[in-house]
Amino acid sequence: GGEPVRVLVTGAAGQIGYALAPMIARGLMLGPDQPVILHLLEIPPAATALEGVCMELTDAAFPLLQGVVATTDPAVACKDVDIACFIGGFPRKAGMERKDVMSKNVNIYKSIASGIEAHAKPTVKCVVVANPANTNAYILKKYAPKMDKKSITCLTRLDHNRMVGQIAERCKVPNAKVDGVIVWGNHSSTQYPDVNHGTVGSKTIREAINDDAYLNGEFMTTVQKRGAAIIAARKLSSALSAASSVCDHVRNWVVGMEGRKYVSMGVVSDGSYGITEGLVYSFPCVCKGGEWSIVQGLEIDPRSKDLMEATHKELLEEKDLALSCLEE
Ligand code: NAX
Repeated sequence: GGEPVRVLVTGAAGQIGYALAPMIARGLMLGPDQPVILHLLEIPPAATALEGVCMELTDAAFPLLQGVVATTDPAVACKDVDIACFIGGFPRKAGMERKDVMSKNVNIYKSIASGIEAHAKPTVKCVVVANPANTNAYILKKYAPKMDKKSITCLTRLDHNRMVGQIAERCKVPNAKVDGVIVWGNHSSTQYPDVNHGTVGSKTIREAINDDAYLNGEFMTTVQKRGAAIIAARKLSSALSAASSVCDHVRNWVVGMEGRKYVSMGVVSDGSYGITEGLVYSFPCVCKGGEWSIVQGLEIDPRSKDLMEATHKELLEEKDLALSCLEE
């Protein structure tokens, strides 16, 4: 019971939005007893599709759903929201250069930044999903300077969950037995899926799998290239797993860790592990009382250090490219 929580979903008529809205309305993001009001933002070309989504939300008659604000006006969408899931973005189309897609997307995040800063609750918690996720979150933070830096995150939980899924399958154990995996860095193919601190039941992952060649090779590329494998198979990018991971990210941040050792989150670096302060980088985090903190003092071997540095370097380059693409 209690006051409903307002949750913004941008790009709400897109594939991830369509999967995510009902998950939130079923309590998968904020718990089975927490009423919610959905704020759904789209651009005018998708306004009719969004109306259809609203009709379906009405028809599903979710007990926890206490209202829907569907709009193409960012100020209306951001008004008094407690949680903001930024999924809206421009997909890469055939023939588009990396820089063109980057430019479209970082400018979307530059323009939404003032809306969220001005209209959301001061305690709002944001997760950016739209790619380039880390860099969009960096731009959002840069153009919402009054917001608490700790309120802006990006999604790497899907990559984290992909690691869990691969290890559980390989060990033939339930997913819940796998813990302590880490995604370092960018949500891109340079991410470092690190198993060195993880466990399967009472064993370390390296003991349980007992095949370092696999863990340092095929396992890593499977996780890094999973998005492309899904596109190849489905002819569409991942949506249900992305939406489910957004719920995990927010729920573990806001509600609690559910016994997990740590979770991977793209957060604003404070310089931990030598990562440039201010950059949005995925770290192992623990959450308590609705606040995340970066897990400190993990031992980093030389191989890991190099992999963490490679994805750090890519993020620095991405940031510079993004800044060069910003429009007035
Ligand atoms: P879709 O193209 O299906 O949906 C995107 C929606 O955003 C569209 O309905 C579009 O009208 C809307 N939109 C565009 N500009 C907007 C704006 N300025 N304001 C509000 N809405 C706007 O993409 P979908 O498959 O849902 O993916 C969404 C984003 O998530 C993409 O950028 C994608 O690359 C990214 N992903 C990120 C993942 C992650 O783990 N961080 C994984 C999944 C996904 O690939």
